[in-house]
Amino acid sequence: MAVEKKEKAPKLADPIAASYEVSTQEMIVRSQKLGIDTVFDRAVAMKPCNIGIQGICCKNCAMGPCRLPLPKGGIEGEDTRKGLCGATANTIAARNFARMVAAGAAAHSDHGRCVAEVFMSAAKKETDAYKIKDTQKLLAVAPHLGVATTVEEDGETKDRDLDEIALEVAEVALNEWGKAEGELLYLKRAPQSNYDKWVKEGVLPRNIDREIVEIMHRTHMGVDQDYKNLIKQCTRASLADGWGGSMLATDLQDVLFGTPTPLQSEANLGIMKEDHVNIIVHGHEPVLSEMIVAVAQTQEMIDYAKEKGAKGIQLGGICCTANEILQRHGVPPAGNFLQQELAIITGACDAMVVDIQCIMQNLANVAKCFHTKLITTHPIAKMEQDNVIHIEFNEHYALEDATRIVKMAIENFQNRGTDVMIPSYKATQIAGFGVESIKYHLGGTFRGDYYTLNDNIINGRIRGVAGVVGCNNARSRHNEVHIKVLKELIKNDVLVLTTGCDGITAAIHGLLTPEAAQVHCGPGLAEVCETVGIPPILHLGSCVDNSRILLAATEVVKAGGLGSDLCDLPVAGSAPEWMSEKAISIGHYFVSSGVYTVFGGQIPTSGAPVFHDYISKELESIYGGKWDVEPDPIKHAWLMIDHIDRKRKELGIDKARERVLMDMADRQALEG
Ligand code: BF8
Repeated sequence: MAVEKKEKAPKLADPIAASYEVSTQEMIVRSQKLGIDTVFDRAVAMKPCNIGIQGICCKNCAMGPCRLPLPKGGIEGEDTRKGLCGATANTIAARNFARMVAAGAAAHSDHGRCVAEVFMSAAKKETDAYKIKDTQKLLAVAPHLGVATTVEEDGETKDRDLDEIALEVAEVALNEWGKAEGELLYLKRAPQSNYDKWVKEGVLPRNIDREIVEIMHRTHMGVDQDYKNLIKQCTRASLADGWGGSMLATDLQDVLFGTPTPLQSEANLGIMKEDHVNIIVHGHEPVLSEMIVAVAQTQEMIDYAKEKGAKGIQLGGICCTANEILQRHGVPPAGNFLQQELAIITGACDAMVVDIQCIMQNLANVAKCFHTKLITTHPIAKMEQDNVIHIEFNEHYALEDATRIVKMAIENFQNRGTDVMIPSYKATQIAGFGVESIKYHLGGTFRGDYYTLNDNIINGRIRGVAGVVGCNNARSRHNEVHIKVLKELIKNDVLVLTTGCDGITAAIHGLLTPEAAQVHCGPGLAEVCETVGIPPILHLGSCVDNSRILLAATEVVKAGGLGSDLCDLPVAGSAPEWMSEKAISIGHYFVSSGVYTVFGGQIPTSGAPVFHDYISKELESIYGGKWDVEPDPIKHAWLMIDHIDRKRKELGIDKARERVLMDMADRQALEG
């Protein structure tokens, strides 16, 4: 008798174990009831490769993949592991790491290039949609690109024409990606001491594209086989990201769309409204989403939505496109990276508009189960599924494209099913911080700089500053590591600067309000936050805006009293739930800029202990920063706090003192 084979029920995620956040838990339950798999279920069903996770699988040629697992009990004596060509575990792990840096730096920098091209169109006045909005920022940026803002005429200094400046800025900026000679211009924005180290090590990036291409060359079979030399190239490429592509993206976006200033908004899936047309923008580049925001707010579109039975239009964001339009327009994020499928599973998402990066292909499968129009907009990021609509962004027709998309969403409102479930959770947040607004809030009354921040660090009310950034990762409980790290830091008087999905997470859990300081902070930080009316965690924007963290730290050095190099500062970096290659590039430019940087989960270096030791110990003696890894959130935060305390001791400010306003002579005495 034939035995009937029973189909095994797929393993599903336990909603409570999968997320630290209630609306996410509720939506996981809903997705499972509806039989729709999400990333949380797939993470249970598929385990990561144990060799790949350690960074020791080489698939760079067709003789492999060669896998070099660590022997049980570790390496005793000489490490004899090698691939077919003889590549050691160090070479393989360093090559894999370098390719992650290349991909991450490419993603940020190509985003920057796209913005620079739109900027050029605006400067040439080829488009009505984009104009130079923030002329102050244009004038602030121009000198860093060697563009003069004044001209000598008849013995007089006169302001140059703004259009002329914009055009020259556009030309010089675009040239940074591929110029034949010289070095990246923004490197000189770093403290002199950091710049000098890069010169000494010979790691000044020559242009953005070249450093990324060179990683791909060096990691080809049979080229660079010295992990130290490979890491040198990682430094060049990642600096070309942080102090190049990302910084240009931030600056040019600010000039085009406005420099963010603090504003109030909300966050979480609960921002979606059942009686409104819900449009979710997702990805990273704000060039089209800026237009969608503009179009969705027109009376014509609001009236059209009403005509179709809705009460209005609710815009929301996911990932860093969300952060971009949050920072400049107060549009609320509907969720972070791991919540993207859930926004559609509400049944109330009339259109999801995606551009580039961090977009899960499974969105298309989820959208098939609902009425949601899933619209790709970027020529380099399409999806194979046939329910996906492609409306390609073109800066010359951006307003028309945006209008078409918004209309499509409005017309889709009436196709909604009755099975809608929007979780009720959302939190208030104050976002929109940046180098300029920190200056305003934490600068002196008459001195537009960072003196007050420095004074509060010196007197110990603020113990130090942490940059906490980065993704979610379905291999750890959604949001938990972020929130526990953040709370431990602020509880111990560490002021946090955040970007990316960490920023969205902090907002969702209510940490981005001034009131949060009284509940969660140590007494020193709470007092500062109360006095100036800021949250203990300042949201600086998207992942390219990590460049704002570099520049804020540089301002702290410039204000004096805390050393002369970024590595002197009581500062640390963290990516508690990282997952993307961009995070590795960010981590490496933080480290190369002198910042002690801790990652959660694992980094793919553990299978090559010598290489791992090199980046987590020896690099400190070269750049002042180094990598570290700690999955436990409390230990993770304390690695950072201990580092901050060490730096305070080195600066001679380890004893908290009564606040004294110091003049330049006092500061110089401290430094001496
Ligand atoms: O660039 S934090 S999951 S959205 S990669 Fe992606 Fe990571 Fe979020 Fe922004 Ni950054």
